[in-house]
Amino acid sequence: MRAQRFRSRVGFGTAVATTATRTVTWNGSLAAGASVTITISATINGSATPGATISNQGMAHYDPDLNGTNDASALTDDPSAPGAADPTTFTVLGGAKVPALSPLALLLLSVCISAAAIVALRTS
Ligand SMILES: [Ca+2]
Ligand SMILES: [Ca+2]
Repeated sequence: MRAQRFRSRVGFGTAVATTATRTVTWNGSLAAGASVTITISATINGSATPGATISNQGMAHYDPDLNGTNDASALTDDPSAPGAADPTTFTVLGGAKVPALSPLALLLLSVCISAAAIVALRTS
């Protein structure tokens, strides 16, 4: 994935994409009971192999004892998988095939176009 295309849509806190470690971090404060939705837009490299599995998982670090230091963490969960801390995964699909003519068909097409051009020039 190209993390360079990352942009924060959270609206508060600080979001950073680090391509070298393929991570995105967001740091901000939330009131008790509040929630935040973090949206990450990413593009799969064109060289990705069809059938390959891409996996993504987040981790939240938090301060359960409210002493100002994050000393606990929790993994995100894909709700469609049965476990409680599953990464979200998906499979890379194959690219669309672009129809193309064979070399012989291209040769025949160029001959036909040339013949049509000659006929057009002689009749004009
Ligand atoms: Ca703490
Ligand atoms: Ca799950």
